[in-house]
Amino acid sequence: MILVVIPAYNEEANVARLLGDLAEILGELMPASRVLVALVDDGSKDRTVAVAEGAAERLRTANFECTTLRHPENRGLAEAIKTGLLYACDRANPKDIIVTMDCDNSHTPGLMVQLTRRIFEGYDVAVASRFISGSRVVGLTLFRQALSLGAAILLKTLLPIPGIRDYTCGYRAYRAAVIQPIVRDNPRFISETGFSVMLDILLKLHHHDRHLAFVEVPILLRYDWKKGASKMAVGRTIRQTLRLLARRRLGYWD
Ligand SMILES: Nc1nc2c(ncn2[C@@H]2O[C@H](COP(=O)(O)OP(=O)(O)O)[C@@H](O)[C@H]2O)c(=O)[nH]1
Ligand SMILES: [Mg+2]
Repeated sequence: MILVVIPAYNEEANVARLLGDLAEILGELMPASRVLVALVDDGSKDRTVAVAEGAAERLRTANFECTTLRHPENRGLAEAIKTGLLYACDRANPKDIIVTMDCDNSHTPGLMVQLTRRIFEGYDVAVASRFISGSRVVGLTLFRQALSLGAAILLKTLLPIPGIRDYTCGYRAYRAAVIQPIVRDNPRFISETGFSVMLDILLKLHHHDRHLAFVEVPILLRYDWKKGASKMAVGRTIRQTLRLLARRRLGYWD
């Protein structure tokens, strides 16, 4: 089974297309796989939940199911990821694969075939990467691309993880057997509050077990398919990222 965790905040314009594409494309490309989507609505003020539940109802088959988990008020991306990962880890068998992706249609469902294939091949974590040969970014401002590249260079230098160049992309697959015990037994596994959570997950997994095998697959990032503005607060994310980097580099892992 593939369990797909999707954090969503005010994504009414994107969520129906995403769920429709997931059901259709994975049904086409991986017809034998059971897919359970956990959409984590983080106190959206728009109709994200109603739209998602309507789509889930229409799309439900023996192999495709979408559940909406709800935070009554907005708690930020990290808490949404935590809720989703705990839910997925509770339901997964060790042989299953847990995927995280954005709700904005910039992460295309077809790439999940490559991400999950890498797990079947033996890797523990597969990351969709903007920084390897074959990757391409469409529609993202040069400023945002430069920021991610800057973060990648800094991290690769100060906190290298073999196999990883893109520390911040949220589109990833994890071997359930690997993250289940770490997520379940460590209440502080997710200790960040904002977008730096995605980076911290990779750092903590690597710190927890130096033998984990990380790999990247090239992404085609369709930022032009996203409707609405980014939810990322740039200034806050830069501050959080630099503070996190300093703490982890100095050996603080709480
Ligand atoms: N649960 C939750 N999800 C959020 C929040 N902010 C953003 N997201 C979701 O996290 C994902 C990443 O945000 P996005 O706007 O796509 O950021 P970008 O791709 O970096 O521009 C999307 O699926 C958002 O809906 C939040 O406060 N809570
Ligand atoms: Mg996005």
